[in-house]
Amino acid sequence: MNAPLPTAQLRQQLYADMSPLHLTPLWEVLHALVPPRPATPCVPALWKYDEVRPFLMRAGEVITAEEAVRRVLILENPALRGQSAVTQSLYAGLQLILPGEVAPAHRHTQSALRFIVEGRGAYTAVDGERTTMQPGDFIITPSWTWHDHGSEADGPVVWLDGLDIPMIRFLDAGFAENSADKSQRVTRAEGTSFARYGHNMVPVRHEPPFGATSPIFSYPYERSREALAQLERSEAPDPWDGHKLRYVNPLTGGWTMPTIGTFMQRLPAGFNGRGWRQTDGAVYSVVEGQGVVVIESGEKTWRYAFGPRDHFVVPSWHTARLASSAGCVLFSYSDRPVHQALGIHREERLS
Ligand code: GTQ
Repeated sequence: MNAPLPTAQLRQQLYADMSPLHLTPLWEVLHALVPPRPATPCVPALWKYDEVRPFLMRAGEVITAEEAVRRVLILENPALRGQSAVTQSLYAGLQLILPGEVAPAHRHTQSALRFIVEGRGAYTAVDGERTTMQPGDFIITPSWTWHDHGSEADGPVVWLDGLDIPMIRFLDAGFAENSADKSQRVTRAEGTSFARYGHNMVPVRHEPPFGATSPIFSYPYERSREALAQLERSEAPDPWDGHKLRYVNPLTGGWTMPTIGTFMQRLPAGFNGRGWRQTDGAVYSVVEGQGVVVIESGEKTWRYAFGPRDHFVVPSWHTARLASSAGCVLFSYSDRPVHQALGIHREERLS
C-alpha cells in the first residue's frame, strides 16, 4: 500500500488538475483580494516643472499638435509605467499648444479637466463655445462633448489634463469619434455658459446641457483666488487643509463631473498642517508659492519641496501633510465623487 500523499502535495495536484478549466482556489489569494486596508500599487511622485518643460518644448519641435492629435506628455505613476495612469483610476498629462496650432475636434466618453499651467490666450471649445485660457483657470470637457483646442497666443501654452481614462478602461465603457471639422464652428459667444450659470443664478427654463456634468465649463482663477484670499483675511485656516474649497456644479451643489472631484486651496504663510489620509488618491498642481508635502506609508517617507507649476501625486491611504512658510495655492483632483457615490469613501484626520 502507498503512503497517503502529504496535504501540500494534494493541494498542488488539485490546482494543477483544475487549472485547464480556468479554476483557481480563493484561499490562496483571499488576503490580497480583500485586504485589511487599501494597499495601492501606486507610489508618491513629484514632477518638477523646470525638469519637465524642456521635454515638452522638445515635443513641440518633433511633432505638431495636429499630427499628435493631442501633444501631451503623460505623467505616469512610477509604479504603473506603461499604463498611462497617475493613480489606478486617473490619468494626468501636460499638454502643449503652440501659436497658430489646432488640436482637432473629437469627443469621447472619458471626462476631462484642463488646469492652465503656463501661458495665456489659447482656447478650448466645448460644444460650440470657446473659452480663453488663463493660468489657474479650471476648465472641463464633459463626457461625449465635442472639443478642440487652439492657440492664437504669442507663446507656448501648457495645461494639465486630468481624465478618468483608467476608470473608463476598467469599466470597458470607452467610445470616441473624430469630427469632420478640424475646429468646431462657434455657435455661442464666449462667456455665455458662465453668464447663464456662473453667478448663483440659472436660466428660468433650462435643461442641464451636459447631463451629470456642470453646465459651467470654465471656472476662472480670478474668482477662485479672490474667494480664497477673502477667506484668509476673515477666518482661521483648517488645521489640515488651510483654506480649501471644492468646485461645484451650480445646478446640484455636487461635483463638477461625475468621476473627478476638484479643489483649490490656499495655505497661509507659516502654515504647518496636520496629517490626513483618504481613500481617493489625489493629483496636485501648484499654482503659486512654495511649500513642502510629506507623504508616509508604512516605513517609507517621501518629502517633496514644491514650487509653481510642479505636480505631485498622493496615492490612496498614504498619510500626507502640507506646510508652507511663505504661503501657496494648490489645485487638486481625485476620484472622490466615485468613492462617495459608492459609499466607500474614507478619510482619517490625524491630530
Ligand atoms: O484633450 O481631448 O491628455 O482626449 C488625453 C486624451 C487630452 C483631449 C489628453 C484626450 C485629451
